[in-house]
Amino acid sequence: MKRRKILLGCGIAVLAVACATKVGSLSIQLDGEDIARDGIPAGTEGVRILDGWSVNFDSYNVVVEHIELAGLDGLDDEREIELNSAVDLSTLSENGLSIQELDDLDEGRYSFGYRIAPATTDTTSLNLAEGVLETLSNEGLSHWIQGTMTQSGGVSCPPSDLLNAGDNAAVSTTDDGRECFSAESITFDMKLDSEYSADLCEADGISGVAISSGATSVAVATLHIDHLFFNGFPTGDEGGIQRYAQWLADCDLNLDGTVTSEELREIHIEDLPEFDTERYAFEESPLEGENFETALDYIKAQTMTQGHFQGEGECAVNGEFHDHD
Ligand SMILES: [Ca+2]
Repeated sequence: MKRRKILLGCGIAVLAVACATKVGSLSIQLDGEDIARDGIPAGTEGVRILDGWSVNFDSYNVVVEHIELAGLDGLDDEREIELNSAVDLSTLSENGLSIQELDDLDEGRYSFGYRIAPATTDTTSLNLAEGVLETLSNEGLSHWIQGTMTQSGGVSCPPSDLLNAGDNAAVSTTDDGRECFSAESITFDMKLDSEYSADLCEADGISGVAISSGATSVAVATLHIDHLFFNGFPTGDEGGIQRYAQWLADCDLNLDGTVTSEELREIHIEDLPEFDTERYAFEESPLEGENFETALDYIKAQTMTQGHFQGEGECAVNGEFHDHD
């Protein structure tokens, strides 16, 4: 009935101009998929960690600075939507979280991109636990990631030169001579100031999102947080990707059971024998040179590859495509 009235209205000449532009709606959502909610199990098939560690995220706080839409195929409409909103991906429901609703977009196709950046004093919380927003803002963080990794019989084998073993007794020694200490459960607490755009997003090889008159389309900014454990920054064939976590277990330098940002900052990438050239490739890192020296830089670089679209759809990183799973 409502539709018929609209059609009738458009038949009147004086309204023809207003009716010539058809508009639709877009619901923009953010999601960290099952991995943010349920973690990554140890194993060899599918999204698994190969070296026996299972990982769960206690929180995965991230700041979405803005979203960009730009008309494609001659559609003249551009939107830069300032969000500056922080979200904990680990507590989202199965469909993610709606972060923006637009109801005045012209019919047609739009490119889609979004930017992750450090929090400011203007950042707002969409679902953060108490006190988290203040930490993000005060410390200028884009991410605050906390979790637990577990493995029966697990060990931590920090670089010998950086190890502060205290009274702890080694249970074994690696082939390269590092002492290993019992660590069946290790927590991690990582504070990052990453900044990147996931842009030119496409799903099934098609750019952006289509808006249809009178309908609501959905655009999902999907963060693939399992990239934290990727063996480098693979390009091309998705089949080469593997996930490992022993290197992170080895970063608990003082063996207090928690890997902190300070420890990750202290460890240079070449200090970690787990990062061997047989399994790891760093050539395609979005950070390089003096910005890619420490274990914390490695984590930051991996966050920059996490931006995806509509689930498995790829986005460029700051305008450059890196194909991966
Ligand atoms: Ca520690």
